[in-house]
Amino acid sequence: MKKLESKIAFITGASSGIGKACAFSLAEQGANLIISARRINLIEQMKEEIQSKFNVKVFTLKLDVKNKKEVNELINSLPEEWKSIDILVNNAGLAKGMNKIYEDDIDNWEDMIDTNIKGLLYVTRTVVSGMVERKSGHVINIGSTAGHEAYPKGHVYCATKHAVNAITKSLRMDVVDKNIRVSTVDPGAVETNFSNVRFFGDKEKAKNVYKGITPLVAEDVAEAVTFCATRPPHANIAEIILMPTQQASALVFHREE
Ligand code: NDP
Ligand code: 8X3
Repeated sequence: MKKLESKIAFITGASSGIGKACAFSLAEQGANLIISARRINLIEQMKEEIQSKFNVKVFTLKLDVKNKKEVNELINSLPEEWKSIDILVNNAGLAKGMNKIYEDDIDNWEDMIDTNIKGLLYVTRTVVSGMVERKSGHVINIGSTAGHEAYPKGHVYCATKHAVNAITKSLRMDVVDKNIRVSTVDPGAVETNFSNVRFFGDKEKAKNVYKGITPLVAEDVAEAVTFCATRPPHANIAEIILMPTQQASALVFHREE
């Protein structure tokens, strides 16, 4: 029997990168999936592939985590067989821009705060209340090394990931008596679509982030998430921080010429 057989895992931001890799990795362990993102066409394509490859059930949800009303209504109106979410992977997130704070575009800040903090909170509020009723569940947040250390021009993105770190710790205390596990998986540099989004499609700038290093890939992070999800019920992995071998902190990289 696979470790996550008959469990339901709900992943936000499952259309790309780490969220997508988590979908495949959790399905490989037998979990049935609710995969959500704004780009429904991408998750619809994944649905077919995951169902046929792993023989699990997949439910797709077009969901913008920034939309409080949508989060509440869509999650609360899931079909009966999908309501009892066992594992929530709060992955949806983004960085927008990398400029000095006094020169930056405030709209980018709103986007990051609304997605990475408020969006994660809306989803958590809705899903965890069901977990509390059932006295069972596991929340796995995708934080970042940016949640542990700030770096120049990273102000608001780093602040959002520091917030995720605080929310994770506080939530763990709030549900300690409810048989709910709370984990955070905090990666350093992972080559996904993240830097393309951060630099508004400027491929050159995005590529430079990983120049001279072998970055993590989304599957490295997904393995850590699946490790958390597959521990025996009495064990909670509170935090995993993972970085490329050539990264030692948010700022220290060994880049080869
Ligand atoms: P990608 O850009 O590849 O994926 C981001 C995902 O988030 C997409 O599926 C996107 O889906 C989704 N998303 C963004 N905004 C929203 C929204 N408002 N509502 C729902 N979904 C949304 O980047 P990554 O996979 O790298 O990023 C995933 C997470 O990992 C983020 O939280 C990021 O901060 C974190 N992280 C990334 C690191 C890296 O170096 N790449 C390192 C540390 C942490 P869609 O656009 O279809 O809605
Ligand atoms: C993403 C990693 O270093 O770009 O969270 O902040 S970093």
